[in-house]
Amino acid sequence: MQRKSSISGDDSRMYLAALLRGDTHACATIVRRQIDAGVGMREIFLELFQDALYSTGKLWEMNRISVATEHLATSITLSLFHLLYPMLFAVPRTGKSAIITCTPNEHHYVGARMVADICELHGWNGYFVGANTPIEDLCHLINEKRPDVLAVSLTLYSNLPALLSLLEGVRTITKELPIVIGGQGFSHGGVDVLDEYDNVTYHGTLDAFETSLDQG
Ligand code: B12
Repeated sequence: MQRKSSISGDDSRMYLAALLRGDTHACATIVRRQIDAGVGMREIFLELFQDALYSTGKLWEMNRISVATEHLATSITLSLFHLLYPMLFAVPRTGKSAIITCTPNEHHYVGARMVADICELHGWNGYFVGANTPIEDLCHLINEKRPDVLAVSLTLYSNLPALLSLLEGVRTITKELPIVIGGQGFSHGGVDVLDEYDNVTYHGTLDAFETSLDQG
């Protein structure tokens, strides 16, 4: 099906307002309306879920909403992911797989979860291990699953030392596994540090990552 590429400003505003007042039902109604109109998963992820969470973050930073409201917004967002799953199960499998993890100490995992679902949308198995997976256990999983890619999410630049420890840990078991890094952690620069590592690529956007999936 040909998918529309964008969501109306009215829907985006209504969605954010519903999210901030904790109205899961209203949020779900808006998401379902997009699905029925043929809007794709990527657009719903980026133009509804991501935009609303970025706005939530700004409001929290300005002290205009409480931590509880921000937590509620996150939990509602995560609960809405399942509405999109029928799109994933319709995709033919490629036989490829990726493990998706957050950097140690990194509690932000919504973006990584999107990356995992985008893998599924491209017919890959996306093994999402979320936040707080110890490096040793991650290495065991890599040995077990033999993925084609390891995708790592970094939101806080202050977690860079933990990211480097992860890279070093993974490189003790495999030199070849392509590792893709993404997330807001490098949005203000600093990505050059990854040049030290072979076969490690930074993708600033989900689009760039998707292109690499189709090429891989
Ligand atoms: C929800 C939230 C939390 C929740 C997270 C819950 C969860 N289950 O994830 C909780 C409450 C835990 C939290 C805690 C903190 N948070 Co917070 N949080 C947020 C918030 C509001 C939303 C995060 C989110 O889900 N965004 C939406 C997703 C979809 O966006 P994304 O992560 O960028 O992912 C996209 C891309 O980056 C990319 N991507 C992501 N990962 C990867 C990986 C690969 C491989 C690829 C290819 C792409 C990719 O794809 C995604 C889709 O486009 C943000 C605001 C914001 N700007 O994001 C603040 C924010 C990130 N948090 C912030 C802060 C400061 C904190 C705390 C330090 C607060 C504190 N004092 O305790 C702690 C740190 C905890 C920790 N150690 O990690 C700041 C960070 C500022 C900075 N520049 O460093 C932000 C920006 C808020 C703000 N405006 O100030 N937070």
